[in-house]
Amino acid sequence: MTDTATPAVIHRADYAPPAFLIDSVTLEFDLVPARTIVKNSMRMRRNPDAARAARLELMGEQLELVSVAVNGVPHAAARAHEHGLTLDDVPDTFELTIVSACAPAENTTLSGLYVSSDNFFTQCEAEGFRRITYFLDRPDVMTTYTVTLRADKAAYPVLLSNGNLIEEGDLADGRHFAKWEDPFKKPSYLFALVAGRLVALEERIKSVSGKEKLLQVWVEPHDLDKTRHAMESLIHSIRWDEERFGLELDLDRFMIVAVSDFNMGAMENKGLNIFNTKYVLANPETATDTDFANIEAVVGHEYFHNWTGNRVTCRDWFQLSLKEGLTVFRDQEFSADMAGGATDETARAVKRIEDVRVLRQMQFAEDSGPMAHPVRPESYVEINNFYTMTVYEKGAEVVRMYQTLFGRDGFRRGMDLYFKRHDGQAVACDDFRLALADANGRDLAQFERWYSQAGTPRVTVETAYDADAQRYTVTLKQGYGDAAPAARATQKGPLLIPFAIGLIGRDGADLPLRLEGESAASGTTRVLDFTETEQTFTFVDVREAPLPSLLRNFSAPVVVEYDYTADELAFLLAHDSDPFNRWEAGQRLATRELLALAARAAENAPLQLDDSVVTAFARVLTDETLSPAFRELALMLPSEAYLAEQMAESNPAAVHRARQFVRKRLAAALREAWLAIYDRHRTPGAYAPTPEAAGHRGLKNLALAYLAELDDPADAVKLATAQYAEANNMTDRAAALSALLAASTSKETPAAESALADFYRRFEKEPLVIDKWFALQATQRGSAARPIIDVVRKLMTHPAFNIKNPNRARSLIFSFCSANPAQFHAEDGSGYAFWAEQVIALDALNPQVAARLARALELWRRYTPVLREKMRAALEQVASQVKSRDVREIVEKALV
Ligand code: B3K
Ligand code: ZN
Repeated sequence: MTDTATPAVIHRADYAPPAFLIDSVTLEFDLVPARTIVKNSMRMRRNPDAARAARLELMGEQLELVSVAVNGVPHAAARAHEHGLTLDDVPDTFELTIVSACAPAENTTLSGLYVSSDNFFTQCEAEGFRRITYFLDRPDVMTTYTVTLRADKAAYPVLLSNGNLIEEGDLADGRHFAKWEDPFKKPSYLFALVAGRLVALEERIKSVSGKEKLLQVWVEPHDLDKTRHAMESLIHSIRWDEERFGLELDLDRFMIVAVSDFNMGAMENKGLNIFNTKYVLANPETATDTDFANIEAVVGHEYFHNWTGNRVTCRDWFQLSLKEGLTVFRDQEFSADMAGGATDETARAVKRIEDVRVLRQMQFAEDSGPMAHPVRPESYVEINNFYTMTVYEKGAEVVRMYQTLFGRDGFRRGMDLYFKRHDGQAVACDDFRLALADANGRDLAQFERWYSQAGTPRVTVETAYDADAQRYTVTLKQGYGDAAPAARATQKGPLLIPFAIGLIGRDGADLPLRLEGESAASGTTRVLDFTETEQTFTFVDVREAPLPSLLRNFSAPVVVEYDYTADELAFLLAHDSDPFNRWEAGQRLATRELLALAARAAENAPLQLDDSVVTAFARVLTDETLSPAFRELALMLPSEAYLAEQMAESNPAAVHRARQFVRKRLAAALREAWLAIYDRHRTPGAYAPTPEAAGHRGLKNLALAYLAELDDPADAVKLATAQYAEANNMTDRAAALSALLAASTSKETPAAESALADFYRRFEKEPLVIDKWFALQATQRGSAARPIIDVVRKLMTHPAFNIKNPNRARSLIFSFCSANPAQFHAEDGSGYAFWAEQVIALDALNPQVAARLARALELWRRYTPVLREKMRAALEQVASQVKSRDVREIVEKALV
């Protein structure tokens, strides 16, 4: 196998070191939208640690080769082909100069060099650099870059690349240049350039060792008033990494650039992070509390990559979670520290709950379908399909477990050793695990299974209390249940599961814990080392029959099965000292009730709700000792997607009926309470996106959403109309609009239509807000008389709709296909026909985005027979027309 041939499936086991190394690279760009010329000069030599190769194989895609020279002499033995450039007869050490051309203006894939709003941007991870020049485009080839950019000065006054600006000046014909040098070795996926008409918000700060740093947030001129929060977030991130991990910014200058056409959230290019505008731009009028929080998290995430990803990078793409799982864990901790410091457990729990909700809803689903893969995958067809919930979110849980096992200090010791050993290297997940193990003197061989086994582990719990002996035994069994075939193949043996547990007495207080064999009791939460298929833990001196609080703070990414009674769950919801498990008890209670109702709804049987559920929720709602943010989460029912996923046969219509039934019951039974909550949690005065103020708004707007469910939604319409008109922030305005749309489902109200029209007019010039306008409509509830597919199809023809812009495509198409299950899964198959059309349309423009959309049907086998057959037909239709490797991998795996 040569370096550039692209086999259908790439296997982790086939890794081999590169045959050549690049000691330095010099790039010169003549930036012209239609045809950009790139001159690439590399100092190359054979890799002493690799087998001697007969030829040099460079990767390249969609390039036009102009010339090749070895040591300054034109090289005849060079052959360009679809996947790259093959060079015969190369010496052991040489200077290779390649001139090639590409067409940024035509590049709709948004990978490589492309044009957006008349400016140039790059996106190289994972394999975009080969669309810019011929190269050893693999992460274990690290080198230093010197980059010269030349362009028309009027059209592209700003020219940016990685590292430090070392020279700039004017050229003939109104052109100018800038020369950048990045002192740090890096893999090609971290290369970036930006050229265009941009302005920057700037700050100068001193890093912990006293060095001056220039920070810049670059945007289009009309967006400069929306950059303050991103800058603050960057400064907080720099301080946090210094304090929590002793990691300092290593460059003199750190830049963030916002672009409106971007495939994902953001990209951690060395010293030149490129961001989707969605994760940079914010002011109170245009961004919600969630947007503000997401910006802080993503700015943090990309900044933290500077050490976890850039200074220490991945040997190959199978190791992606080495940087992504670790960096997600770091951004989660950063957000928790920003919200609650190290000690405010309730504020930290809110963040933890939000993260676990996402994991369960999305990663558990991924793990149960045809795309199931381990945190460190064994094979892939298209690497861009593996930037997944498993690699990112489950990967973050795996990293979190080290911290749960060793504590914050032990985790820090492991991180320190990891950097000491591997700074400047491209390494593997095993290297991280070994650093953690060695720094803490523990053998973590078994822990490797968290990286190699796919599927969601299930832990079944049985307990017994012996009153005479005052002993309480907890028996844990682990397995994977009915795992998907893709996951089953990877499962070899039991995992090391850190299982946190507490025991609660009749008065609601935690009991002191003493395990058999220990000399005295200590603490009220214990992390059990659960390493065998079945294991029994015995607590002694247990004065009374306790209620177990299991997997506190979600100490491992597993499903816990234990037969709590409804009363016990209500008790935990009221008393558990672990805030995560308080929330969890409410979710279990609601899930159980909702699933029973969904089963009845599927049979068209009448629905009724047990009063005890209403009582339990009422108690949380009015418990003033709980923070508003926590109450909001506790009163949010599990999502329709999550519930459908829990059914033996997913039935989105039945789930929707059941969930709506419960929402209406909670709305009606607690009407007075909701009205009181609405009033008490108004946030008058200037807007601030603090977690506290956001908590008040969140709970208030949840009250509004419940009130909108009433059969007579007059209260909600009145409150929402006023809130819409008076709002001084986007959180309140969008929530009001959403409530009006919901209310109009029960009773047609002109207020909804007029607010929708007003919203559009008001924010016509703010693309990110217009995205919200599309999304709110795509996710609204429909009725037999007004199916949302009709609304969506009509919006597809709206002048503001543009399928080439990923944010806009997501706001309308993805919102409908992934966030409105009851409407998308309409029995007539209209949603699936729409999905197929859009996947095919996107496939020709932007395969990465198309492949994401393609995944909306991957769990098709889990649905009711009627839906299943229609989904299969849609998948087969796409499979027969697809062009890209990206989409083909998804639909073919789904159909296997
Ligand atoms: N590393 C990038 C993701 C690149 C995705 C390529 N398809 C963003 C991040 O995780 O920080
Ligand atoms: Zn990342």
